[in-house]
Amino acid sequence: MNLSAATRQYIDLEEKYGAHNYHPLPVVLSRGKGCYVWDVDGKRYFDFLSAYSAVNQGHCHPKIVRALKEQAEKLCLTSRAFYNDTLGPYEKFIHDYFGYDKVLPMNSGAEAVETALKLARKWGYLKKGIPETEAVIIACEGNFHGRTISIVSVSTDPDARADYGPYTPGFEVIPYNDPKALASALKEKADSIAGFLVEPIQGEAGVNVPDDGYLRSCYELCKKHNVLFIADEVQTGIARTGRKLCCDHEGIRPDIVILGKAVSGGVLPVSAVLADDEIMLTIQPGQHGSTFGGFPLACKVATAALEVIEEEKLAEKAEYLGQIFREEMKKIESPFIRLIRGKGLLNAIVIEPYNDKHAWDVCLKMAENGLLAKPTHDHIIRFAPPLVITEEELKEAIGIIRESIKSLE
Ligand code: IF1
Repeated sequence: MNLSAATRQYIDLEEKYGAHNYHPLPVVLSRGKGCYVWDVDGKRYFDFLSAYSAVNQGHCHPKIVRALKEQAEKLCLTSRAFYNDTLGPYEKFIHDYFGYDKVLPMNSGAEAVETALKLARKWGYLKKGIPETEAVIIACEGNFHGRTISIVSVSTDPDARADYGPYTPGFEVIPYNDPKALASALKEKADSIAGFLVEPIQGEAGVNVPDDGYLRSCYELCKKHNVLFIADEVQTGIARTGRKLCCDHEGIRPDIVILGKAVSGGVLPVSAVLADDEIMLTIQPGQHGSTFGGFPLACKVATAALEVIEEEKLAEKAEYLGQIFREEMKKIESPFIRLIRGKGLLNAIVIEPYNDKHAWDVCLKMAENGLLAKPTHDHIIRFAPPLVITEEELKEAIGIIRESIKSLE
């Protein structure tokens, strides 16, 4: 790719003064609207990453930005040392929206996962009667739940995990998409297992969609053994897969739901943990929290962002457009494409290297042609546009993907 002087300049600054914990595509973005972003040279791109599904409502959604501005001029942060006039109404809104007794507001996805793990352990000791310090939480191979030390303790990805030990004990890892593995883990020591933590679709693993019925089977096994079913919907939730929550596809209601990313439409870091009283009330005043968790700006922004999902019927759109996307992509005949998979507008293609060209080269070519997507695990490209994209725009974008792949053959 030929980089402009302006592009070079910004990349050099990050290279020189920032930690090297990412390897971005060489584009420098400065503006976004709906499903588009623009770089510093004014070139427009389709955004097919949506900040890892945080921007489901589209960039700079006017209703969400308005909520941010209005509240910013009134009151930004109080901490939880005092009450304020935004948190209660927000909590009731979340209750009505998702149907759980209570919400525990946090900021990042990882914090919400940590919160869920703490809740599961508390519940395990106080309600299930697990002997002190013996609680176990089961997670799945290939998981991605965030980057804290406890969360990477349960990761099976060497990049995420290596050299961050000593690791937090109390986790067990079983294969994903394998209810039998869960059944035997539960059978072995059901009395010490507090929870089963699972992504309804594994995002980082490459949009790994489990078999139909997998989540339901796991849910029923958890019920049978008095184990909490904990759904990490940070990436799959908020309409991305064609339902409000991805678990809705199988009609199951997790004991704990973890939300992040698109809860705020990508405007602020806002995350949340949902549970009923029996679980949530095991945490007492002073036992968990965060300075910013549920701050007034977040409350107003998240309310607006979730209203947009309903008002613009974004779950229905994701379902409908996702089908078109997969159908159209399957029509592309190319030695590069080994597989297309996904649900709603969370999709991926598995790339077969060809002529020494890899997923990274495909992404560079697509960027050149005006579409941004990012490879994961070298050979998978995730496609997750903002859900506000129209059918016409989606078809234009598919054209760019097709032409880019074809031009590399
Ligand atoms: C990075 C991946 C996506 C998540 C699930 C919790 C979190 C995430 C299911 C933590 C975060 C991220 C974070 C970002 C890259 C990204 C990612 F490729 F690594 F896996 F989206 F696909 N649960 N996902 O997907 O949320 O603390 O980041 O707010 O870490 O580089 P967070």
